[in-house]
Amino acid sequence: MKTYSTEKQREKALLVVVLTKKGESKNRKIDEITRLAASTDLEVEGVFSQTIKEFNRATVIGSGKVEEIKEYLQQHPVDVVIVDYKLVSSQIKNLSDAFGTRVIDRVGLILDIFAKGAKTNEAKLQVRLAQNLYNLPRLAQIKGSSGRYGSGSVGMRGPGETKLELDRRLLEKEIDSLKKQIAKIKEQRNVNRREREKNAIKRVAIVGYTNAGKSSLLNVLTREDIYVKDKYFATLDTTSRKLYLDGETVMLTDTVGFISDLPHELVEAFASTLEEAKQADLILHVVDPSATSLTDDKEKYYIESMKVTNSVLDSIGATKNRIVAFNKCDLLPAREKLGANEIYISTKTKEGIDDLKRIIKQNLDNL
Ligand SMILES: Nc1nc2c(ncn2[C@@H]2O[C@H](COP(=O)(O)OP(=O)(O)OP(=O)(O)O)[C@@H](O)[C@H]2O)c(=O)[nH]1
Ligand SMILES: [Mg+2]
Repeated sequence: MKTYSTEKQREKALLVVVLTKKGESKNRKIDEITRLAASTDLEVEGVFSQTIKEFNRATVIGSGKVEEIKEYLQQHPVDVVIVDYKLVSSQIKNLSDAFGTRVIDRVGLILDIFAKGAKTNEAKLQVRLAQNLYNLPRLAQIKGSSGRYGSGSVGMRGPGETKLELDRRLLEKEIDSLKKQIAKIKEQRNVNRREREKNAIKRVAIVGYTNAGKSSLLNVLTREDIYVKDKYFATLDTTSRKLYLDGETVMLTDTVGFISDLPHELVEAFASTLEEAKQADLILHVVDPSATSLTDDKEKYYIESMKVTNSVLDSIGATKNRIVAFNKCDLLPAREKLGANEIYISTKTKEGIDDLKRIIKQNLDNL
């Protein structure tokens, strides 16, 4: 008798890492795109990488590499090829024609994770806006291929999925309408904020690279039960909770995580969420210093992740005082000397949590 598995088969992906910047870590890039793929439940069939010396406008990677991948795919068919680079529509088309497989880029993959994770109305609107902003310049390519590769799979699903057939004008109209709806929610947020200001409640925003442990920290500090998971972009909604510090009540907010080359469509769409960090009296930057390469455990990633977080904060104008909490210290074999307003913590063993509270209070008192 034939048996049927009720479990949905995971889609298979081939990853193509493109190295363009000097000093860029190949391990780090491979690890990150692998974790991104895992965060949207893809099974990684293989990884190719190429250091680009001469930029190929048609396919980004060189024609030799395209051939190599094509041959590989004949033996190892996949559902999607993910290129860890921002591609224009003609490049997506050329590559998918060459491979005979759907191709999506880094931004498409990140948008897919967001589309699957969006729960609240605001997050859904923001993801839909980001998808539409991303799809707008790619409309011709999407229309051309939508018959060939149906919806419902990676890069094609989510709130924006049914909109792929719309023409440019309709898409622009929807973008406009989404912006208005998001602005309305933002206005409500502003009302709440003014209310808090009237009551002189100070605000602390938890920010940092994705998977650093921001939600875990909010949970430990406020005894909450916010969703925590070992995947990228587990949190897409800002959650604010009261934190009691030595007689004073402050508002603590958990925010969406950052990543290298954060798609500008997402920054634009999540502007009102990121506004929370900008408006905060104090920024609590959570770092995971234990994050190392899966292949080379000596290679530390946190320096790059701190740079990314700081530059996103700078770019949105979040210039307030920053405390740096080096989380997951339970996993560290050795510690480095820290500066002022820096502390080792573990949300798991609770080490450093009381000291962190003291540092937060000191900073707020000094405002
Ligand atoms: N060992 C250890 N693991 C931790 C610690 N804090 C958090 N984690 C784990 O790190 C993973 C990510 O934690 P989250 O709190 O979801 O991280 P986040 O920064 O909110 O991540 P995103 O919302 O996805 O950006 C989870 O598997 C946590 O259990 C810690 O102090 N020690
Ligand atoms: Mg989180």
